[in-house]
Amino acid sequence: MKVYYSEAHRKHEPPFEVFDGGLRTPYLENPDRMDRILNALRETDWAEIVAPQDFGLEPIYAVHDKGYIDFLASSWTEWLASEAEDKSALLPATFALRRHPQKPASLLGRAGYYMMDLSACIVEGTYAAALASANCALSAAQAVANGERSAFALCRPPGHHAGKDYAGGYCFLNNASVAANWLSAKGKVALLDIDYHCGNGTQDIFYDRSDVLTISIHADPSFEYPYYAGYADETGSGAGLGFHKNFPLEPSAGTNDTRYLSALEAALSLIREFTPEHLVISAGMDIYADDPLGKIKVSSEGIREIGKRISALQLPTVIVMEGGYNNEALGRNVVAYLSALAGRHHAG
Ligand code: SP5
Ligand code: ZN
Repeated sequence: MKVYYSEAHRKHEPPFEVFDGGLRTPYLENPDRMDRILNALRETDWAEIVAPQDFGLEPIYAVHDKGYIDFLASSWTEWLASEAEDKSALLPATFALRRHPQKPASLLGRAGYYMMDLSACIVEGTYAAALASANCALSAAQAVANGERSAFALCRPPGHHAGKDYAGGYCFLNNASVAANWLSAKGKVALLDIDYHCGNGTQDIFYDRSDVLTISIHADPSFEYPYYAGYADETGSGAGLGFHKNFPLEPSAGTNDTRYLSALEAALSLIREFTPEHLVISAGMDIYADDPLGKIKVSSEGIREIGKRISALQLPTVIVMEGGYNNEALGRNVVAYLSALAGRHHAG
């Protein structure tokens, strides 16, 4: 299985994020995550780690707003030229609650306009890392479009919380959505998000489209981040009505392998009925029982079973890395998840 990976993520290493109550805490979404996954993949006999191709900005503009991309591209330089006291990371303290149509001129004003929380810190290497991450997803999509049965985009930063014009939840560009949108030119696409958190950005991006079925299985947003999307009654709008589905699960130890797999089966039935040409998975490993952010209890064996059942759909599949913060278990869980999907070329 081809694994698309770029070293560019290393320069995206924010010195902190801000937790509930204002606590500055070491950045959980850190470069070590990738080293753990790479080490585990190198021990398999099926992973072929390769650099992504550069697809340029066009497939990114097809999903994201140009003003937002300009902000990501220039904000670090502007931050350094600003009068802020502590310039270790660009992070605003105000947010655009129910956006005013006027985008502010001020850098911090724009930062709050384009961010949804205090975890999408921008540092010098953020934009380059985000572009490389999206190129990993596009390269994996291209490999699958060219006949690979599956390909893995080892993306960092992750993407599923990023919307058309906002960053949040460690995400800047929505890698899985960029890949799904690129694939949608070739036929219907299903995008299944198994990260512990609702893929709010993905939901927003495809909400009014019927050619990309989006499904997210996640902790009930009434009790868990990102709080403002991911409810069961959100099913798409306009032409997209009926083409989005959320499976909110109780964020507690009661949500174990059995409960998770029954939600997965329901999601897989919807995908079968939709008969897509391609499948994209937003693969977050924070569903794992010992994840520091996740509160549900899926075991490593459960994660292996999820991969097996997705593989049984026999669809050309792009797997995109999202969250997962138990670094010690991350390599093992990613390999467990991918092992069934790492088969040979698909027919046709
Ligand atoms: C890609 C991804 O998984 N992003 C997740 C971002 C979640 N940020 C939520 C931070 C909530 C802080 N609460 C911390 C409690 C730790 N005990
Ligand atoms: Zn997550």
